[in-house]
Amino acid sequence: MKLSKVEDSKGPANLHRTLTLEMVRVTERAAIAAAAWRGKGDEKAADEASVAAMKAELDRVAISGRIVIGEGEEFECDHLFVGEPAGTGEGPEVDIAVDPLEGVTACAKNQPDSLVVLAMAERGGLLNVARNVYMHKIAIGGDYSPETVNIDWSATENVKALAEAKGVPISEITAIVLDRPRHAALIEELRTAGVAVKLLSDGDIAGVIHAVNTADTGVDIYLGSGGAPEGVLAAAALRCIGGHMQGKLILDTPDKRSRAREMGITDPQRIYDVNALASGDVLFSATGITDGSLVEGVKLRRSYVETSTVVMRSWSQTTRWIRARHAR
Ligand code: VTB
Repeated sequence: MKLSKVEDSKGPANLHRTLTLEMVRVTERAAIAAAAWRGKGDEKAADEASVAAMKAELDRVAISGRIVIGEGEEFECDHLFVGEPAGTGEGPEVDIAVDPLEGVTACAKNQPDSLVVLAMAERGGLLNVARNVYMHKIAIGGDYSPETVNIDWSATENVKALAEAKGVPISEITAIVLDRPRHAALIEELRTAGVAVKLLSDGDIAGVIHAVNTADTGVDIYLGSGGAPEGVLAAAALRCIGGHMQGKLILDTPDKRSRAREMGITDPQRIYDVNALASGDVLFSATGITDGSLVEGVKLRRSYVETSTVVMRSWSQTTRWIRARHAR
């Protein structure tokens, strides 16, 4: 098979594939930096360590990058703020979304599922959302028709429709939901319908990924609200591995609405699908800080440090698990 033929059938691979390994280096370095703060009870220090390491490593990459989802606004943080340039400045123009410490509480308590996450896309490929904005989300596997569920339906209607499409009773459906007081009614509704609810203490990027990887995880659907940045990052992963997701921003204050307008959001009621959240050629990389359901955490050995990363590329639909040993 000629590579050129593959390229033709998928359109141009606009992000050069060598960037895949570069992004692995970025999330690895940030995870190692954050790992020094595991279990130290200091969320801020863990976050800052990850951010500084991530920025330093990003700036070594030959890209003309721009942070579109970062730690916050320019006046709020030193590094990785929205609009900050990243990379050497010589190379392709790309947009970058980061979650330098997804599950910061888990890291500070040395509990499972803290991660460093990054997505890269062609310029304009990622929905620009502020760090403090939340999103209603629903996600199911790529084997279903995208119309199987709808974010505007009730949870009961969605799980009924999904069970029918899967050909199983509702009692065999598992939903994954962030364990938060705001989800009490949703969880109760799901349990009343007979669904098995898997509660997540943090980390809904991994939660969405698990919901589309049903064969591996046993999870059929993601429901509920979480960070909007995490929604865009999850969509970037889904562009690479398949799966359906719908997201609706929760712009519940005048400030959030006006910032969203500035960031290009014209219809606050819009339902975003995966392609509207992350379009064009996309890369996604996540390295574990503490052991988790997606990847293992950083292992501090006597003479080396070991990291585990999952990295994906939309153009080739490749997923790689990279286990690396770093000299101390
Ligand atoms: C999620 C989750 C994050 O925030 O987006 C969640 O992925 C949003 O809800 O790990 P809360 O603000 O209620 O937590 C995190 O838990 C990070 O805080």
